[in-house]
Order: sequence, then C-alpha cells, then structure tokens
Amino acid sequence: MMIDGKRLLLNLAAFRRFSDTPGSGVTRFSYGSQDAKARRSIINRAKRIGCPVRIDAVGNIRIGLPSNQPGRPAIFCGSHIDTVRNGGWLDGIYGVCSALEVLETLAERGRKKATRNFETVIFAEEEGSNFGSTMTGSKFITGKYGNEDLERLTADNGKTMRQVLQEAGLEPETTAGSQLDPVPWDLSNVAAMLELHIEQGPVLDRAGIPIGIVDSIFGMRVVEVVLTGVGNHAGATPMSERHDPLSAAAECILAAESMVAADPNKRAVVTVGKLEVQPNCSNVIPETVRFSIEVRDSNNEKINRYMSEIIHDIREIALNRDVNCQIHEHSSSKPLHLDDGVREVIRQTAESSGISYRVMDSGAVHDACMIAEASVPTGMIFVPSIDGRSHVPEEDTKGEDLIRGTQLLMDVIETLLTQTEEEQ
Ligand code: HGY
Ligand code: MN
Ligand code: MN
Repeated sequence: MMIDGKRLLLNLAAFRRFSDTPGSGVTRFSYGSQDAKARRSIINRAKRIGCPVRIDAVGNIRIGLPSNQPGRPAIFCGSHIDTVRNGGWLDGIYGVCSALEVLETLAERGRKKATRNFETVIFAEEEGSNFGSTMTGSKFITGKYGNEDLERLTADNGKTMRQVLQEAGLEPETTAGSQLDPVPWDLSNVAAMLELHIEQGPVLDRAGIPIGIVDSIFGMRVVEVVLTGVGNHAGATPMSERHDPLSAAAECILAAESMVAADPNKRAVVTVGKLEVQPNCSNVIPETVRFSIEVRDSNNEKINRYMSEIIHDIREIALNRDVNCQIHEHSSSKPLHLDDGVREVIRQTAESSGISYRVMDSGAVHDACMIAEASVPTGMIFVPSIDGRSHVPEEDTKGEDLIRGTQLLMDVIETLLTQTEEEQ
C-alpha cells in the first residue's frame, strides 16, 4: 500500500506550531498547553477516520483501527510527541506522524486478509523534560515505574508527577469505569512493535545511506550531584578562604569528560546537560550547585564502571575543596539488542524495495527500549539527520528521506499484519 507522502509532510509541518518557543526550535513538554493542543489535533484526526482512542493514567495514547478484532494479537507502531527545550521538529513526532499515516492508509484502504490488529501508540514524557527521567510513559506502561514514582519524580518547580498529571486532567488512580486506562498495560498480546525515528547522529548522513536498521540501543545511567560550599561576597573573600561549589563542579565535569573521552572503543559518552547555581548572582560566590551526569554505552558493565569512577572522583574533589557532596541515583535503562526476526523483516523489505540501508546501533534511547525490555519483539528504522544534528532547532531531514522511511514502515507493517503463524 502506498502512503500519502504529501499528507505526511503537511501533518509534520503542522506540529511545528505546537511550541512554547516559536522561532527558536520546538519546545513541547508533556502535560503542558502545547502538548494538549498537539494531542487534541491527533485525537480529532483519529475520530475523523473512525479510529477509537484510549488514554491511560499517565497520558499514553493508543489508537486502533475500526477493523481490529477483539483478542487478536496486535502490531504496535509509534513514538513520542514531547520534545526537549528548544528542540527539533522531528524527534519523536516523525515516528508518530508516520504511525498515524500508516493508520489512516490502513483505515482508508482496508487490508488484505490480516491475522493481526494494528495500533498507533503515542508515549508520554519520553524526553523526561519535566522530571529528568527519559521514557517515563513507557516505563509506566511496562510496570518499571509505579505509584511510588508519581511522588518520587518531581519537576523543577517542585511539583510531583502526580500533581502535574492532576493539573493536566489525568488521574493516576484510575478506578474501573473511569475513562482512563490503568497502567501497566497487558502487552502479552502484542506480536511486535515498530518505531520509526530520525537517527539524531551523523552516521547515515555522512555515508549517504537513506535507511538505518537498528540492531541495538545504548543503555544509560543518570545521577544528580549536589555540591554545597560557603556562599560569600565575591569581592571581599580571599581566594585562599573560598569553598566554591561551582569551581568544584567544573573540576568534576572535566574529570568525567577526560575519563570517558579516553574510552578505547570511542563509543561511551558522558554528558552534564543540566546545571543550577544558587543564588546565581555574578557578585556572589555560589552556595550550592546541582547538576546531572549521564553515562551511556552499549555495555552495561562499562556504564556502571565509568559511573562508579566518576562518583569516586567527585567525592575526592569535594573532600579536597572542603565542599559537601550528595549524589542521588536518578534513572537508568539497560543496553539492549532488538529482535532478530523483526529486524530481518525490515531488512528484507528494504532489500526488495531496492533501498540501501545500514544496520547500526543507537546512542539515543527510545520508547522501543522499554517495549523490547518487556519481551515484545521490537524493531527500529532510522532516517538520516542532516549534519547529524538533533535536540536543537537545526534538526532536519530531507523530505524524500522522511517519505521513504514512512513508506518502508508501511511495507513492513503490511508484512507483519498478514504474517501467518508459521512465518512468525
Ligand atoms: O535522551 C535520549 O536519548 C532521547 O532523545 N530521549
Ligand atoms: Mn526521540
Ligand atoms: Mn529526544
């Protein structure tokens, strides 16, 4: 079945306007007003094509086909609509618009004899922009997160996830009969899940290859560090008497960077993306500094080894500078290998369409990780990111690459929907 490429690009372009930072990238945090507008437009489109919509207690959305049969195994396909701050116009939303394009094409054309159902899934809070934890919605779907995390996860303004959900009109405690589905979901009848995504790195763009077929996804571990020194007057305090937590943080960050940059296989990465200084005035020696550190790699043992060494160095630096140090585990996800069977269907479909591809790993994490970790056979397809840029306003992909990726997704889904038991 042919997708409608023009409709895909029009829908993608329309989502750019749901942003708190028009003109400087896309900012659309889950549970915010722009997210609500984006959801509304998706739900209106689903209703217009006669597709039933379900929403769960943390805002994950699932949209089925009217022809879905109760009890039949389902193919899931989707991604996320939330973004980082001043992010790009494609991260997540490209996979959602593509899954909606597949849904609409299937709803319009009907399907050859199908042995499975099809559902578009939109995961909430994938970026973790509110609470600092990536893949939050899918962690609730799989039961990795539960009620206690509704209190544990807090936004910068101090509001818990439970309070943020309530303000967004979502109630975590869902009683039977309420219009929200409970979490976790029963995934036992999900035959496969597919996520189409921009690569967010330079590999495909540099190689001039239009499709990436993902075989593994990096793991990550995030800790939060709080360094407390002695705030004081910037002008009247001699250098020899200072206990400056920001200088200590600078030393910690450079130590972490040089350690991981020396990684022999050059794939491990460490990032300090968030740093808060109190009281953050140019003429005051800071009192407290709070910053995130995340380590990612394809090997879990290496992630933990690096993080332990980083934590050790931080404690040592704090001691030498007589600065108080607290380190809290924040979130993590293990590296994982995606399903060989689904990857083979993607590879054969690309081959028969004459599309050149590269099998590759992903340094970015995706909701596909959580669904795969819940033992659902999962596959991912990448399209190139121009200059390898992502999580920034410059994020972009050529229109023909976007359409090609969605058509390949359509073709793979068609195969999975009509697979017989033996072929599975
Ligand atoms: O952080 C990530 O890898 C993803 O973009 N949330
Ligand atoms: Mn993403
Ligand atoms: Mn992202």
